[in-house]
Amino acid sequence: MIIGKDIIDQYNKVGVENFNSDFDFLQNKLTRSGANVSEIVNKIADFQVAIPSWALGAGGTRFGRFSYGGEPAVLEQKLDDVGLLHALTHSAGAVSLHIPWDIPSDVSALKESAKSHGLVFDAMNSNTFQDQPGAQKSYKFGSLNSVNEDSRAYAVEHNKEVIRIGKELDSKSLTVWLADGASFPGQLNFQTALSNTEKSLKEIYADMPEDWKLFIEYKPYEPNFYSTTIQDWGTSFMLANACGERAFTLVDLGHHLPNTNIEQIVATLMYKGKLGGFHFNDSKYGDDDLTVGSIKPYALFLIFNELVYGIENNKNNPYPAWMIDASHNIKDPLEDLLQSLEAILIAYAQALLVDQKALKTAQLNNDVVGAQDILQNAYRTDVRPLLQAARLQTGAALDPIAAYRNLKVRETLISERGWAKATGL
Ligand code: PSV
Ligand code: MN
Repeated sequence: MIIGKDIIDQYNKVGVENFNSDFDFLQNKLTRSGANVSEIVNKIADFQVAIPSWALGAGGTRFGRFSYGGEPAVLEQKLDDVGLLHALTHSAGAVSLHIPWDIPSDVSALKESAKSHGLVFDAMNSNTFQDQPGAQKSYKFGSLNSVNEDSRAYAVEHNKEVIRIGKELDSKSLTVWLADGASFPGQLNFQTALSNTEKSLKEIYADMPEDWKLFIEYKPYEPNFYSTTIQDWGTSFMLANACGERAFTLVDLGHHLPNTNIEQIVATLMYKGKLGGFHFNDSKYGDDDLTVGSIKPYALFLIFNELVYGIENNKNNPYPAWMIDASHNIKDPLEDLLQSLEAILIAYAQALLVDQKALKTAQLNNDVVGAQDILQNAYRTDVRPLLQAARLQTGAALDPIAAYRNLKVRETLISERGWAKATGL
């Protein structure tokens, strides 16, 4: 299924009158307070978030999985799904592939298809947390950290293979997330595990083309429940520094212990020019992979406030790579991703409204009440008309979920593809 611009334009006619009055109201209000509304709308329109190939089907838990009809069965269909999201929002202009699930059989056809959807290939992801059928070495007791030299070499070689595939697709980065760790005290020598990981990452880093970046993800626990070798941002930061200037830390919102101050981590990494990538999701307890903004929208706003500050002030930090890393167990995956995209852009737009000059003055005067008010004024603004303005400007749908339902996208996908199960997590 392809959603053409003419269909969206047609659909937008229904809501444009309401939009105009909502937008005028907000524009007047924001202009009065000194905001540059058209600049903000342009920034929202430019913001692109990568969609991971493994999040387009129904997710599951270890207790089961409830299939959602019309899931993409092959890589080409995954790209088509991201294409649908991008047509509806104009903010999902990239796809992130996971090898070995997404090995292309016809590279040039795949690139052609990406181009036709207006997509680029974002970070490539390696997988050394599972043994694949026919695997010659096992990752059961670790991969890049393994005490077994053969397993380590096998995992390094896999990452090199991912780089090779990524090069063909014009991707420019590799994300490494390791499940490596220990389930029980005494199982691993922490220092040996860390030093093996460092050596392996350096080998992978050395294999990357000059214009590639390496993103090192961290996570405190799961699937190992006693220790994870790259457990936190500090460990990732240390390893990134050891690898070199094109290695960076990747922050996944779900990869923190409860109540961790993630916005402060963002600020610290950007100050040092080492925040490379970002995985959005939300959580109540652990790595719950819930829809972005569904549980802690204020925390998301505070994180975006630091991101916006860092993008503006830390020119030593490269522009971060954005991706949604969520799982959809009971919702239609595409609707869930549309909700996540909306939540990301809302938090971004609110952060763009923060009066940075006034905030600085309040901080210098130790005006705690004033500083809080400045942040909360921005957070409490209903910025949705700004998102709609950006979408109208780029030819996307005024209300993507309503359009998705109206155009009967899921029903069409089910009739086209049936009930095959998507590959992925
Ligand atoms: C596992 O927690 C995880 O969600 C990581 O965040 C990776 O980014 C993703 O899986 C895919 O490997
Ligand atoms: Mn992640």
